[in-house]
Amino acid sequence: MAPGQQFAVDVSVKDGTAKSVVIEFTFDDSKVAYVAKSTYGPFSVLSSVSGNKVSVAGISDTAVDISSKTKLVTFVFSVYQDATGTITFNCTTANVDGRDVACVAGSLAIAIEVWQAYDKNGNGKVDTNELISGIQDWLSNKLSTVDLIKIIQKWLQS
Ligand SMILES: [Ca+2]
Repeated sequence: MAPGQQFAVDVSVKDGTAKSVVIEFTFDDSKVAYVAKSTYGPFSVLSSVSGNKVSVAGISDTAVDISSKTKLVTFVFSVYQDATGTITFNCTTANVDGRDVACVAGSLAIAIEVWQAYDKNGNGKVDTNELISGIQDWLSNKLSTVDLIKIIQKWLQS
């Protein structure tokens, strides 16, 4: 996963049958931005993204068989250019028919190497001008020495 890239997060449930599903999760809004969503049957799905919180409710007049994994919504996020580290999605609520259930795949970790934030042309390498912008950030205390060395190591491999 590189800065600027988009990726999808599926919200799915798996239980017996259900007429209602409520799912909430949070994400690190300093690293990723919400872009778009798509909803799927068999539930009528209502959802919102507010700040760093995503809320999803699915209802059905008749009990829906969710004994196999059933997808409700796909959210698309994009990674900020300067994001590094791990992006984690934390499930805070999973409820089926009024019962709290375990969050399936409650967190999603996306590792971002520090050099990726400097790969401005997205060629998977640290070019010399990209290294120089890293050095400039290091000189102005916007980049740690450990991270600068990681970028230099990648530049040496490029
Ligand atoms: Ca590059």
